[in-house]
Amino acid sequence: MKKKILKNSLIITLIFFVRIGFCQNPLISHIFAADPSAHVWKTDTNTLWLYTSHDVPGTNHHATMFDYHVFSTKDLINWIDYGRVLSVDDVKWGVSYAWAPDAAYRNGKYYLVFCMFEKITGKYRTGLAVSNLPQGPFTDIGFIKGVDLGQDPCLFIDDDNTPYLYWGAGGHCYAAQLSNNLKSIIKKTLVELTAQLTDVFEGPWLHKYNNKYYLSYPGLPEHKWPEEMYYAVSDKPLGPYKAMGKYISLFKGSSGTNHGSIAKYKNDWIAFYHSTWLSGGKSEVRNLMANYLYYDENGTIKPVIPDTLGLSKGKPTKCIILLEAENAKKAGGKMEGTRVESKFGGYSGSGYVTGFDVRPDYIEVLVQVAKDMEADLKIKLCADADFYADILVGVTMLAGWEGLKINKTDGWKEVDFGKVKLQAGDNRIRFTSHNYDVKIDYFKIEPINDQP
Ligand code: FUB
Repeated sequence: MKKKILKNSLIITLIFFVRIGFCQNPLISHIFAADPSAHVWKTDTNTLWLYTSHDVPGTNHHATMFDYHVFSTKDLINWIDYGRVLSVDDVKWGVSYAWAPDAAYRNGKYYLVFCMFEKITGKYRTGLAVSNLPQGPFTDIGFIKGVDLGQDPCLFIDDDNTPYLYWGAGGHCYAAQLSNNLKSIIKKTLVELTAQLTDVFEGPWLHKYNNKYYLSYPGLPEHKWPEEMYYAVSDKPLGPYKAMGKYISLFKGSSGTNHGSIAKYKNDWIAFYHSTWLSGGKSEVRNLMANYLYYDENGTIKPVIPDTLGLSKGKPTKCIILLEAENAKKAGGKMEGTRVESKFGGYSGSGYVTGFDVRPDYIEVLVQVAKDMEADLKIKLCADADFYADILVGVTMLAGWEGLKINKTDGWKEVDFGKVKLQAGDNRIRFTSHNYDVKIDYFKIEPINDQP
């Protein structure tokens, strides 16, 4: 009898770990993100970055896509979401449809290449934005000249530093070499790759494996939705390409679209893509997914089978939201009476916010989540005296009229303000000090139980 009970509890424990403990898909569960573009920059090969588009909860429509997010990890378990890194509001020429992005590192700068409808013409344009940091935020520097139908761009920098752009939509795929400043295509290099690619629809993405160029893309089998992931191989960046077929076929819970990237992190190759597992099958409300990808000895990609195990590193993934105070304005927040400084060392990112001289002065940050949820709020700050503050999370003030007493920190300290409630969609956190000039480094939001 005792043996039987022991055996049963062992089986239950095993089921628990296999079904829950090891689940890593959806990869990120606190936000609806799609079109992941994965990169490991040569400036820090320990960090993997994802540049993604963002689906708005409850809309189920691509027209409501307005901004981009960046995520990073150093172990495939713990992730950081850096919040909004570029929005249509910061792109003078753009109006809506902030669809699939990509990113590149070149000559000391990080670039986000993205697509939006142009205000004046209503045409899809390929925009370029720049940052000194891989996590952004990014500043728009205009759209790339010479690109028509500029949806779903991929900016590929070859080993010799030559920049190439790939893009495509509506069953067409194009590529061209870019000018040295990345702001226009070199016309004579423009090629249409459509005829070389089986079933291509949109979203081309390029990576290199064993000195060959692998162009992966979402295709429509027999011109019917939903999309599946295909690839083609060439000896040269602009082709000719040899179509190699699918590497992610239709799977349960796939969206009408699929879109992804392939990157090597440490010793593993990984396929990133999206599904609708988090929204319960809403085609246009998608989440990030990842699975290991294997090549055979001929360089053929073996089929990637989407599963809940994902990258299966022994623990479920955990993602925190890290909002640097100095980025507040660019990342959808606000500042009134306060200013960015970088005089007092020990901060993270590129500075901190200070100048809270009189009570109305404030900083506000934007937190975007997929569902109503609870999260732990921490703020890294520096105060050499005790003071009072108002912290407004959505419509909830964390303390009464007298404010919240915050003890002096003796240098920088992450202060834990406990559990706060977030609503699906956009949440604002506003910090107002009561006439005390505190320094704020960042806001850290740790979702509690955000697993689906
Ligand atoms: O995310 C919006 C659009 O859906 C992308 O630009 C396409 O590639 C498809 O994934």
